[in-house]
Amino acid sequence: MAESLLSFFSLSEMGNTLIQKKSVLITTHVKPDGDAIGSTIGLATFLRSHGVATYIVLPSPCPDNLRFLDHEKELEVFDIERHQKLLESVDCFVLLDANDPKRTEHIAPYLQNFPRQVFVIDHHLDPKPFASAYLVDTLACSTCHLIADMIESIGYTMSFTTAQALYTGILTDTGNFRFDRTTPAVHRLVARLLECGVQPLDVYQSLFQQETLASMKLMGYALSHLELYHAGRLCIIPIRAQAFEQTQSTELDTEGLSACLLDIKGVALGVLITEIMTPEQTWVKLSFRSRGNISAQALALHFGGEGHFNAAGGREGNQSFDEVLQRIIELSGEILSVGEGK
Ligand SMILES: [Mn+2]
Repeated sequence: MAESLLSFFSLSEMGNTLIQKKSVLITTHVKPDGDAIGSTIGLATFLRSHGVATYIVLPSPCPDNLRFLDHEKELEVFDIERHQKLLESVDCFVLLDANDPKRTEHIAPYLQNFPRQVFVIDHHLDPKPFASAYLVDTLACSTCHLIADMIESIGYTMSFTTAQALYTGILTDTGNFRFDRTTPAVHRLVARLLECGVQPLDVYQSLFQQETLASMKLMGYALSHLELYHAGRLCIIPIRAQAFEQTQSTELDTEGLSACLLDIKGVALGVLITEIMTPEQTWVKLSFRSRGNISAQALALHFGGEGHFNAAGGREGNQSFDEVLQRIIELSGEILSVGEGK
């Protein structure tokens, strides 16, 4: 079905439709991020405060650092045994921050076969044809921004809980107000959310100041082993398997490390190389970042990788850590020679 055949709602059509329902079930994508959790809690608390019985089911657990948004302790991972009755009784099913049922994994068949109305509110490209109606704006910075606009379009104000959830999704999906879609309208909306009582410092501390001692020690290891090549334009952070033992950390603690690959002045391409050793196998996990017209993706392709032009990942199971390191240094020369990286 072509996109033009989908039924698109305006902000106020979606807002008026949802607020007139008796009951609404909300879900979002697997591995929910700040926008996914923020939008589900933002919409649920708004609708509930206006008399709509609202429920949330997630395809996978809420990350610990987003649980502060769940004031009513209502986030539950979907389980058909537990939620069958709910599925049979609610008036409609709403998917947020995703436009393809596949992104909800084990919830997908229930979304696709739901016998009453299904709605999508989202800001990603290329919505899949399965829902009754869509509220989509691919230029919106976040799903949370769309939900705030929807609430305001029908003349309602927001409670602190709703505003805090929506603020968090906007903050995380704009990369702390720095990505392309951080428009004047985003900042004007954020001003109104602060007027609802949102405290930026509280949100920041709850979201970001949640590191463990082990992850900070691993960060220390990473920074002290970082090296520059190609006249300071390539930055490599090598994490050898023994680093995990030394710092009592695990592979999960490498999550935030790629964020500092481009922090040194003049660096245009950065690679985090992590050696993963399990009893069964040893392999090398790769994370690539680049600036401007230098392609991180082009480098990732040499390692079975995928991703975006400036951020990609890959893995190598056949070569040793040192062989991969050498190969990256060699391949980077050419990639750096074709772009400015500004
Ligand atoms: Mn989003």
